[in-house]
Amino acid sequence: MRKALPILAALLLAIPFACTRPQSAPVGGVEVELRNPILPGFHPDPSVVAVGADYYLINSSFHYFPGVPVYHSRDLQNWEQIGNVLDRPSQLPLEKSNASLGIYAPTIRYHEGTFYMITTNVGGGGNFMVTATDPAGPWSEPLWLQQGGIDPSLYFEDGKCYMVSNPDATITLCEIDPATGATLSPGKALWRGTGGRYPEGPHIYKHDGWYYLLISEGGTELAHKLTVARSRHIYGPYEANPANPIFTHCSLAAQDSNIQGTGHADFFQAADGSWWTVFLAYRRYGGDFHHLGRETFLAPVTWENGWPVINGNQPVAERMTVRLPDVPAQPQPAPVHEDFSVIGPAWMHIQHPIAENYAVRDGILTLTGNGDGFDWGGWHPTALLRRQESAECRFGTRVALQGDGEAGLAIYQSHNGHIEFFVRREKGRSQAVVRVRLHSILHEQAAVPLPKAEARLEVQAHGEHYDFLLNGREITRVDTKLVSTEMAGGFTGVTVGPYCRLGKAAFQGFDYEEE
Ligand code: 6LW
Repeated sequence: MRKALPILAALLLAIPFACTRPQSAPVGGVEVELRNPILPGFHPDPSVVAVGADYYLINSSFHYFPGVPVYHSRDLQNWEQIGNVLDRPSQLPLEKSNASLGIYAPTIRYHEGTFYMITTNVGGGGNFMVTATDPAGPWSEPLWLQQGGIDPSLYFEDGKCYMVSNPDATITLCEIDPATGATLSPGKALWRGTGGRYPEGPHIYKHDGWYYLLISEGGTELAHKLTVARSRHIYGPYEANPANPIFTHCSLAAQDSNIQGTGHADFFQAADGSWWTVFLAYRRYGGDFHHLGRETFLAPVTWENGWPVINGNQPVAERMTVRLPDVPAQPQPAPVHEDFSVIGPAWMHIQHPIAENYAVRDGILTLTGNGDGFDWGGWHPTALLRRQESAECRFGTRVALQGDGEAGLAIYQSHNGHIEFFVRREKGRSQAVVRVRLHSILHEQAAVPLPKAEARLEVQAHGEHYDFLLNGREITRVDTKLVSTEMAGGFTGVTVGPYCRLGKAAFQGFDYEEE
């Protein structure tokens, strides 16, 4: 299990929210023990760009706002969130979006002083791109693009900008004007993959005079895999690598690994010339279930006989000895100090927040419910959510209702699968409740009377289950598989945090600590 430094926010304003990542291996030597995933928890569809000694990584974000988190690293092991690409509603129409819609796989690229992010808003306008001179933002308003399909990527060469995506399950290339998004050439079909379902996630790279087209096939579940084709000309014809798939854990060698679903990759070249890939995979807990979401992993790429080879054709593991670029030892990312008066970049909402339902004063976060919870139809719940990034962690808060209502902590996977631990006051009667939603089942698993409508609520996550502690005493336990992707669906991962569905509630602090 990944050892993580605590992320603490014992008291709003008084004791700030601290977020650090451990440095389990020395950086600066050539050989290190790499800690995978490099971005644990809900970090799917990674894309990365190297600019000199700096690496910038982004992920998909679906119906969350803000969307597309941006991480920065210099040593490839320690990543710090520096912002979100889509942090204004005008960039991110999310009406009635859910955990299977909204922002799909993005690509980040850099060309002549400008960063480009291209992605698909599924159900919200399709393919678009935005630009920035600083990857921390601000990013531009969207340029909407004509070519359809999902998972668009960009490739720049000789003053031209190419877009590649997968309309009609065919990897298709066109030239676009990067300043306006206008299509400059008809779409040219390049490849349909090797016959696996869902050919997607295309990226083009050039190496030794060849154009390489890297894609994913098999879908983002167990059969996920990477395949590659190459051509001397960008428009093709592309020949498939006879050794495809070049990477999958859907294999004899990796069938017992807790890491599955490996795919959706992006290659990059480090400052020292070495090649790497980021890709997504998930870790299983309690059988074939995963609840933390698809996570971002790193592995080395070598070139052998004109084809890329990932991790020496070996399965990846949570600890791998690799030769990282020989960079100066990088201090850990500075702790992120958050008080809720300045909402840090790690905090998210489901769809756009309704601003007047959030207030911070004198170290107290006050949330006002609008009736929306986490079920279907609750489009704008009053909630501040962050990724659960370790299967072993604890988080808690002290909540006090002001009158009748419902407020507490949410553990949210999708509208079909979520858990709330809350204080409820109804007709003068107060209770602490643990409630589970799984599709059509709505189950109150524990309801404990309270003398008044306030309590300390804490959740301890232990891999396969969550324990719920009311004022320091455990009252019940729920299996994490109930909020797994296999049960609850969607493309996301568990997020946790304070919420208020009904009435008004004051939250004093929020602790999140990984073990
Ligand atoms: C994404 C596609 C995929 O757009 O899942 O795993 C889709 N790969 O490339 C949603 O994340």
